[in-house]
Amino acid sequence: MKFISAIKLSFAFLLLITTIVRGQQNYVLLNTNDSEEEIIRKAANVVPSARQLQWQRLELTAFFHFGINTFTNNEWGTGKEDPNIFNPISLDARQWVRVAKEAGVKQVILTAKHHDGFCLWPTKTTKHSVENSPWKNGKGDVVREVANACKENKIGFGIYVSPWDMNAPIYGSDAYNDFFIEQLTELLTQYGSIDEVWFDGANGEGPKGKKQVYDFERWYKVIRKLQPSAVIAIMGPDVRWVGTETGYGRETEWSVVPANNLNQNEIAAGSQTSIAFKPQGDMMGNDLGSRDKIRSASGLVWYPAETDVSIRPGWFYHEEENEKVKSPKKLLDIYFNSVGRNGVLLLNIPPDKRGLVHEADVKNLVEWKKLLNNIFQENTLKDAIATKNLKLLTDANDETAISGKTTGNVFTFRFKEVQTFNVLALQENIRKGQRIEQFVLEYWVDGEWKKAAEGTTVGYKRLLRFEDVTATQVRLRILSSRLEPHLAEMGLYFANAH
Ligand code: FUL
Repeated sequence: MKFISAIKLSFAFLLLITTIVRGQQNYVLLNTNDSEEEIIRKAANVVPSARQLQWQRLELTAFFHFGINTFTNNEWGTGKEDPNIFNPISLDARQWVRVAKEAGVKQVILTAKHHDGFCLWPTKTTKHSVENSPWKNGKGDVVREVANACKENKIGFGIYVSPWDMNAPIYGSDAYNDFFIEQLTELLTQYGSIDEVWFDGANGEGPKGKKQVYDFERWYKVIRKLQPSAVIAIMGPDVRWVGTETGYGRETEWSVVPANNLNQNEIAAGSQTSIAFKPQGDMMGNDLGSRDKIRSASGLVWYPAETDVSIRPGWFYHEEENEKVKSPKKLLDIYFNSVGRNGVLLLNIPPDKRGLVHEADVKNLVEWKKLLNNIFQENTLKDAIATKNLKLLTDANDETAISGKTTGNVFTFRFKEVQTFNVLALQENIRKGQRIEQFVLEYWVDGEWKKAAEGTTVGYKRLLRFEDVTATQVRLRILSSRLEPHLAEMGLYFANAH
């Protein structure tokens, strides 16, 4: 026994040492006397934690806003609603998940509890839940139905649990933190694996309202213990809100950003799991992680952007918005500006009063998916004459990459026949960090190289649309990067109408 534990211990120690030696973890502290070069080296070596990497690779996720507001036609409830009004007689969570999955969604998040405090699962913590509704004679459990549908369809499942609770009488006292822990514990232990926990920051209590100090640290600890692979989003340490609800991320989107509350006492060196607090600093500005920003930081952290937007004007279903479901073309534009800007898209699809995703939403999601499939079905670069090395860029595998030089990286492709394209897709191997700062795509015409498109950051994924280009040769030049870039994927595509 002793021998085995000794082996285990030395293995863990070795792993720790390797990570430290490689200098790669999802945060780093900066010293006041660090040179510019040292800061860049440190920034280039901040990498996602395992749970962050898994989450980033989902690309497309969905929200299901559903609850008492679905029946009152409100966006925010009051907490005084009668559970009797909750009766989605045709509720079919499998339909929700199927619709989402067919649109390409890899993970869904259900509003288990919104600000009104109504719980979509039978809970020991309050009577304000499905248990006291007529739906399935109080025997129903929306959380279970959605969780099961996700398991059946092999997609991820997450929960939105609103910290702000307008119904709980103890909201505004210490006891609320215990109550919240109980709710979390129920949700994290009764429904199998939970992949994302979403804490919203909204609070409409106003200056005269109740004041609650949330014991986030305790909540995070419970989540890490019960569901260690779940990312904690927004009011949490793993995933950052992109800063708008439009569906459009930043053109320059760094996943490595300054965090001013990192300090040696709070984090055990070498351990990624110990980052259990929300990084603090400017997470809303236009430029979060440029050289200018990181220069004056006290620490840097991998804190990637999630871009949430609703398919309708509201987050909850409203019949009068059936005509206002975002068009397939608009959804495509959102895709290019969220997933294509180094973010994960969190698209809200709110089920209606029947408990079904409405036909109008289904129709547009299906059409959107067709548009996406049409564009991305074939990477034009796959047929190019390329060296074995370059082929790594078109193998649809983001784990294989070309490790470039610190400067002067040029990747040239020659086509067998002339090709027309207007979309560029790039991916970095973020397991090595986010490094590219500036790039340009050029094509060969009339004996010279001309610019087709240019951009700044790449990160996990960058998509750019540009005027149609017809050429026999293209090249990507990386004009600036933090140390050597690790380019994982490169694609050229043709989009019919944009
Ligand atoms: C906001 C909430 O107040 C909205 O109702 C919605 O849940 C959105 C995703 O987050 O802050």
